[in-house]
Amino acid sequence: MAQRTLARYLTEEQRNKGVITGDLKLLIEVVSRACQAISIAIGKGGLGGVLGEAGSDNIQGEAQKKLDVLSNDILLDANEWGGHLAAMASEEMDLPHLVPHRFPKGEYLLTFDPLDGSSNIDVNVSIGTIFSVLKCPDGADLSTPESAEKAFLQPGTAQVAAGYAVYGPTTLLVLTVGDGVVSFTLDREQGQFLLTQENMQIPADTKEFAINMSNQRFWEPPVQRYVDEMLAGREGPLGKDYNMRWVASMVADVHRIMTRGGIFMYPMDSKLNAQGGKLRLMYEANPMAMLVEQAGGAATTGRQRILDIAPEKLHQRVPVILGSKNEVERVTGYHSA
Ligand code: AHM
Ligand code: MG
Repeated sequence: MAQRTLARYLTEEQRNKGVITGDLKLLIEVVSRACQAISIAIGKGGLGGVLGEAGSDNIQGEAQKKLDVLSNDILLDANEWGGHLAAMASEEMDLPHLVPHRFPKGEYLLTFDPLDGSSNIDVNVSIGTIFSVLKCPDGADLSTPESAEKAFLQPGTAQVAAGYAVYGPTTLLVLTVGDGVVSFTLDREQGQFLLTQENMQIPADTKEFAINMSNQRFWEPPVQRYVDEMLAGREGPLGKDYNMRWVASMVADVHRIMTRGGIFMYPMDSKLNAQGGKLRLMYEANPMAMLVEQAGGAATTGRQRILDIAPEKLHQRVPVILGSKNEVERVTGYHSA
């Protein structure tokens, strides 16, 4: 049987199921090609001169790596001329990037974390790209980057597509257009993504958790309680032994959960209070929450479903608890106990 390419999957979602429009199909194909280009740059590593610091800071005050800047440029260049987008926003840019006047404008908004897991770039550990697609509201003021920010401030439930590329031993593209979650593997010889997993499902129960334990003393009591209970193992109230994993690339940690279940937490803690959390809502938490829910899992801040948050700022941060449904519900319940 013929292999199903990403292009064929998208065509079927458009033509047979009517789930996506032609422009959304184009948008996702363009993003996938940008991810291929990023994958090639990452693969060259030290030979391509892409490792190390860029010598600049982003809006969050974080030092940018060369690959953060390069990946951002690849996504901007790939997407601005196709006519499918109204504007883009990124972790690496203070304000939205408008489509230049010389190109036609489309009806979609794209947000992305061009290179997630930046602390892992120089140590050759899995990193990724995360993206989210929204429709641009009618009458949105796109006359300046400042005025365009408002168009992006939509809850995660409004996303029409979300996905991530994970650059690991293989490069994968994991995607939802609101019709379940599918995974494609990059065939490097053919230069295209081929469908390798349909209908990804996160088991409701798990024995595996992912959290940065070095922040333990800063967590709120509900998270302290839950992690204490997991660590107590078979003799504790949860009655089973748990294992722990922490890659420190959200894409890699979430991909493991998409593959075999688990719970991921970057919860609120006392040193993150002022900034609202660690992870960014628009291009990290929301797309991952859509993918996780589409795969049968759950995603909350501990107090609220992530996809229901009404964003106030483009670079807003939120606490994130996501993965296997029963575990997410348990720790979310502890927040209101
Ligand atoms: P980045 O987008 O600048 O790479 O930061 C986000 C990353 C997530 O991928 C990961 O879950 C988290 O930061 C790791 O944080 P820590 O280094 O505190 O463990
Ligand atoms: Mg990130």
